[in-house]
Amino acid sequence: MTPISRGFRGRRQPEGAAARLPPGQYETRDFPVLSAGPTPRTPLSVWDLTLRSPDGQSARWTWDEFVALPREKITVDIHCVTKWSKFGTSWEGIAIDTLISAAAARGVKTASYVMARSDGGYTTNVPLADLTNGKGWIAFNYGDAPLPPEHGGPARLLVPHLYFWKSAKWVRELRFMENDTPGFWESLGYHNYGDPWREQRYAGDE
Ligand SMILES: Nc1nc2c(c(=O)[nH]1)N[C@H]1C(S)=C(S)[C@@H](COP(=O)(O)O)O[C@H]1N2
Ligand SMILES: [Mo]
Repeated sequence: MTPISRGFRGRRQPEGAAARLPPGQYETRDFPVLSAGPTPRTPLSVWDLTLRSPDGQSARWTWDEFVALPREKITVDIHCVTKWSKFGTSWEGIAIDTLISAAAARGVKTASYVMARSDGGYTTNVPLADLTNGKGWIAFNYGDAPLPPEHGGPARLLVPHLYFWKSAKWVRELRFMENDTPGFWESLGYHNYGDPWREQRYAGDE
């Protein structure tokens, strides 16, 4: 046996990248913009975020209140259903766990499903369990800079373990629902859940 050389490790690297890539995806180094409509530009002075119970009870944060909540740094791989994946994206945002705790203190009750609603009317549905226990955030910084409008600024949902269409840009509301209801892409033939590792791209996949 020869000792592992630098050269050997160098040749191993593509395999490492392949292991990080869900089936059918390729790695990209740029950050493509995918938006179903025009980029909304809501001034921070009127921006707010609402969490809403099935019974209509709600908690609302202005921009200043929102960014004063305890924040987290997140570095994750992201996977778009159009087959690009981007490794090691770095964000800063508020965990959905943090928002839910703060909303609970104001009488907001969660439910098994969540509809995210954005400026411009985009919606996407996600099970509550996929947003809690450190699995979902509302991100407002990308790298060390404010999230650019085309990528969902001032703030977007970040649910990196599901296809990136679940990460609603320009998010303004999370509505808790007892019954699952399809969002925008989910009602147009995309998979209801969207796990990239199970390649759940379209309704009927698995
Ligand atoms: N509000 C809104 N959010 C959205 C979309 C959109 O069209 N509108 N597109 C989704 C899709 S399909 C993808 S792949 C990602 C793209 O995010 P990006 O433009 O920052 O790469 O946003 C998701 N969130
Ligand atoms: Mo996408």
